[in-house]
Amino acid sequence: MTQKLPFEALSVETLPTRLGANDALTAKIGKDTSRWKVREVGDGNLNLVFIVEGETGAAVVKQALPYVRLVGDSWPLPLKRSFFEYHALTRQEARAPGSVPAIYHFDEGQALIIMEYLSPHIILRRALIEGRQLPNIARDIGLFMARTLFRGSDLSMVTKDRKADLALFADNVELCDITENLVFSDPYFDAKMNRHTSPQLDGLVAELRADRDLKVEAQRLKHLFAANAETLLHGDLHSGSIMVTDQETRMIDPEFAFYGPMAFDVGMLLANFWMSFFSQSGHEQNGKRDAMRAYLLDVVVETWAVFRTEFSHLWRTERSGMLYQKSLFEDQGDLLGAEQALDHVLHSIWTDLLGFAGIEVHRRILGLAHNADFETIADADLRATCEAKALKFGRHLAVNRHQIHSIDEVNTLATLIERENSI
Ligand code: SR1
Ligand code: MG
Repeated sequence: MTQKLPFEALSVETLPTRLGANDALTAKIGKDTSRWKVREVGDGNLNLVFIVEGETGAAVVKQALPYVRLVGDSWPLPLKRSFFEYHALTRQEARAPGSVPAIYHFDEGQALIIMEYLSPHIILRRALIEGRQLPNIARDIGLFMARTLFRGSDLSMVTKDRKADLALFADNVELCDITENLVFSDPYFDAKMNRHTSPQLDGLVAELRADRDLKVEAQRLKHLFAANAETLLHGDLHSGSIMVTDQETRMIDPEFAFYGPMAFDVGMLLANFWMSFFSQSGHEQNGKRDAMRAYLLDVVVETWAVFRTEFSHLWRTERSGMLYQKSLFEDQGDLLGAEQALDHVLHSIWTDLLGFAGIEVHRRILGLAHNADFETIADADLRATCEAKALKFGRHLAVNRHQIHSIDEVNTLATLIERENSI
């Protein structure tokens, strides 16, 4: 019987000794550990991430820590998130082949996943800050969302399997708790870990915290997030969870995966494109970013169009689950009934994604976990101007989501707010 070793965090120094006998890793990068080069590159909020290069290749070793890296050991966090990440990645690969890194090895006890080293990919958020226009992201991410969200739901799965999977991911309690608090509640009161660009945004922050309609809407969205176990979500699908080259797009980091509303992933993702849009004027040292702003709005339009088209295609060709079953519609010759139901489902996703997007914008400016789009704007006044515009936009989305009918309407709103001189 092999003895289970207690968890121990890896370091650049210990990794070769600790993993030198791991067959999956040595098959990829070579056995001669004296030739291994190890770098710790984790810049996320939670985990250790190592790139290990050997004679014959390279791999990524991602290890969870028993606490939140961003905050330190005063905030413990279960290692089990690595288990959920591993299981989410396997499901995403099955449902949207080629969209996530290949997994070589998973060690539950050490909370580590050895996976494909994506190179020359970079984090999408970084590319957007640099002003790079990636031609394929809208198509790739739109397809990923439609396929994973549709195929992980009762529209597609055998209900017994879905319920078993729902039970498995229901245990991802602590990561859900982070989202429930950090995204939906903390931005709207004086929560301990909040921060914002101060004093520039103090007045606006006070206004938002006193905004009854906004707070009610944020809680309705939290209710939806907590109670609508519709599909297996990525759970943290922002531009920092996506790696890109000009040709390729891969989604990473699904440790927040759990069963929730489809609109959550779509809303969080689009929010990050809109935040990038509002941050561009903070990155114009080397020239105007008008073309980049236009590109980002086009990406939003195309992502939503690709999502709708693929989701509709799957609805018509793969709807084999217990919801909206074909025996009620197509099998009776009622094709129109199936289309009417599809319209309703897409409309709910639309309305809810706007709300989730608005809240995501707020939490990235008012809560604990900010994003580099704004954070890398060194001039605090300029940063605050960008952030204030995004906050106003986010409020509009969250509060008026039932009255907004098209993506063009949202992009027009973003453009108008962006052009305002004073906020
Ligand atoms: C304490 S974790 C803060 C944030 O980082 C992750 O990437 C999630 O977005 C989470 O909300
Ligand atoms: Mg992450």
